[in-house]
Amino acid sequence: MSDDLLRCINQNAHCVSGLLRHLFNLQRPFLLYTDLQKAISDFAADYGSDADLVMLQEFFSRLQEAVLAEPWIYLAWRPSPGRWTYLRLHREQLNLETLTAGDYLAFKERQVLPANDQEPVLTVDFEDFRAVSYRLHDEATIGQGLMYMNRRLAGQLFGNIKAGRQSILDFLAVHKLNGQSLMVHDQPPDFEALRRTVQYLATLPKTQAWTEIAAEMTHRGFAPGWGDTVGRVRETMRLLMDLLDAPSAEGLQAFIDRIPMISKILIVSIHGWFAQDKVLGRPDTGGQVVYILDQARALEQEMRQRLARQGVDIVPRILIATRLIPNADGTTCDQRLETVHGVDNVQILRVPFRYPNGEILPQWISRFNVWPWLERYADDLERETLAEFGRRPDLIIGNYSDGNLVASMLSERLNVTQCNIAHALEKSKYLYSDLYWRDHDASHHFACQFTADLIAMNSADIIVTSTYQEIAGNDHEVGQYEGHQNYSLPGLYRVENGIDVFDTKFNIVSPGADAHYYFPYSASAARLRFLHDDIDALLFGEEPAADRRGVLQDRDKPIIFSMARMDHIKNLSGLAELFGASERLRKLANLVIIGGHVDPQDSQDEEERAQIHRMHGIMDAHQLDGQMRWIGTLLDKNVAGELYRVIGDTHGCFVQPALFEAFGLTVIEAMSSGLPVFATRFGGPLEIIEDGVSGFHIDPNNQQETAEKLADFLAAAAADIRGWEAISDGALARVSAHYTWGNYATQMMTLARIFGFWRFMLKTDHHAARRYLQMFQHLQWRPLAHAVPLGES
Ligand code: UDP
Ligand code: LCN
Repeated sequence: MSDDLLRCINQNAHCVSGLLRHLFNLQRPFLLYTDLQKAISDFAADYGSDADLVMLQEFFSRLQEAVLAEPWIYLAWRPSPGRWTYLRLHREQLNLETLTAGDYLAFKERQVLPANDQEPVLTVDFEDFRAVSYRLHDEATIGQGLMYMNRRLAGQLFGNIKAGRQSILDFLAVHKLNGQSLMVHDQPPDFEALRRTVQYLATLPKTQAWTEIAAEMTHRGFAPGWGDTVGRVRETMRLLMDLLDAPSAEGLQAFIDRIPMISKILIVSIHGWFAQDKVLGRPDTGGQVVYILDQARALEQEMRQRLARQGVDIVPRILIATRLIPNADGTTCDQRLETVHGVDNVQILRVPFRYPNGEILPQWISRFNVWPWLERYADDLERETLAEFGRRPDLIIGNYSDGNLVASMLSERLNVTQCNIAHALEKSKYLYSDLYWRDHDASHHFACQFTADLIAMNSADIIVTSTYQEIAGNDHEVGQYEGHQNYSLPGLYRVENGIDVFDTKFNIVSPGADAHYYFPYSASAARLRFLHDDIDALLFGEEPAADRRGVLQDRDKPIIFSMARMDHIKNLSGLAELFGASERLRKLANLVIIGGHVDPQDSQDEEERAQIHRMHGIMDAHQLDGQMRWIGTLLDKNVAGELYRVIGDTHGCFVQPALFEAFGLTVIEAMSSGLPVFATRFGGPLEIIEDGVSGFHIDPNNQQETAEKLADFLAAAAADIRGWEAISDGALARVSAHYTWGNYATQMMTLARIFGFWRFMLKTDHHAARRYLQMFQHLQWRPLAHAVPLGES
């Protein structure tokens, strides 16, 4: 492209100069994608539809950023997800040069650092420390690392068929779970022994239990793990024989998928509040808690079923490690162990934050302030985990920046496969949070958090994401992980190759919505009618109450509903504002918002309090009290589930108006209830919903357009309900095909096994990478963590 572009620039110097003048006239040092698109279209409108412009327009359509400082313009060009080219152009000379990422970043840094603070900074580069040397090449396959890695490594393993076969047999000979030998007793099986055993099994009834043949199988050298019945044992043995006879990646995956490899999982989710009741909607406590509880239930069930199907008598166990908070505010966050409802073998293990003298930190602190507590926490958690499990776990799953960092520390010490789940990467949520990190540092300590993210991303064996866009965005938007490829914290350090979105460690495994609570409004028999009086009072009750504002005057109108934590980014007040400003929408529907507290004094969180004041201001300004109901109550899941369905009964809809949403569990909860959903086009919902088929995308920055889109839909539904029903059906079909916990658990178990298998087979020695990360952690992360005041809430 740059050769073509250079030719185009030279041939159309007049046009290019005009465009540059236009950009410099904006007088901004940084222009982002939307600014650049607007600039080129404004310029094109002035310049006329000249053919010269076509190539420039095409080039601009993939331009992510421009940095301007006379006489230079530096450009970050992204022709497709994960691929970046850095260029610069001299305003007068018009000579286009290709740059390294480092040159580009250095120029950016110069624009924000004062002239007397332009010392060279540390550059960290992780390119030479990737665990698997193979990377994907096609952006369409990003997020399917497991499949491609397995193919590639299986190809290598069977490059020498004899050695490959032997490695698999050797693996079986040493494989243990929970200290128990499985599949074989010490000696690797040989093909002949397998063949004879399969013949022997053919003489027995398929349904005969493993326990009845265990003695004979032991005599033949086989241990439990092949199956619970004769039929299943035969199947598994045949899979191995096929693999030995005609090796293939698919055969290998199918066989490994049968080997019992996981029975103890440690899930790490540190910052509070983590509990089962009375916590959702509090600052910092939202989808991550819902996700992990549902995930743990699904994984326990999957592990139990798989172990039972393989005839292994091991009880699986999951510990969810979080923080113990003595001042628990009526929640269970002060209890050391709490059994997760609905499953026997999942517990929440709470470990406190301790001062250096051993004293326990009593109060909740925000996720932005946990850093100085984590190293001691990791030591305590390691001890408690080993005591609870009686041995090391088979898999550690970290969650969010703090959990992922502690998962990195523990998986390194215990030599266990590490899986990361980000939930939300803060760097992508806040514009310029890297470049102007100093501005936020006192309140958010982002430098420390981003450093932790970098360490955790690079030490993880597996990174699970909910969507593709979380990794690599789309043609026009940068993925959340992709944003960690090249960036600077000016004056602190510069990151090159911080992450590679083509790395096979990236795997998309989407969560679901618990079908027990979130099912279609039309499933009459299952509806929780006993809750209807309470829900009616919640929506329409006229009694004054401290936790609600507004009384809906016309209860026959459909309801536009939204529910979220009351953070700035969730933009609930933006929804109230667009509703308030649209006469048309106010005529068609009522608005119900659940979030935060109506009385600002009930909130301990500064950001939440600011949003509460804003919401009151909007309700006052637009006189919304007769058409909008704001409820500041935490709902029980049963009530929340039935509420979505009651909104469905009114032929209403759900709106998710966030300025950015990493995934958006409320979106799939509402869709699972059969509600048409209008959700932000920034983040996960863009991928969850197919616009106009299973819901709608909205631009939260364009309130008028959103209001019109909602009004058009509701007006059409009032005239003919079939349009509403089509979207409702589309939503249900979409979630059942893509977003279920059953699929999630199956995929996660396969991932953990295959990665665990290759980790063992390759005997990957991450020594150099570990040392590099340790150095980074000790020299960069630790001082940043210790600079965060202890006890700051
Ligand atoms: N939630 C709730 N009550 C509230 C706010 C949220 O029960 O007042 C639940 C909601 O049903 C969903 C989760 O919290 O399960 C929010 O998850 P989401 O992914 O939408 O957003 P997050 O809070 O994680 O940013
Ligand atoms: C955090 C978020 O911000 C949401 O977008 C996700 O849905 C949630 O975690 C669960 O992963």
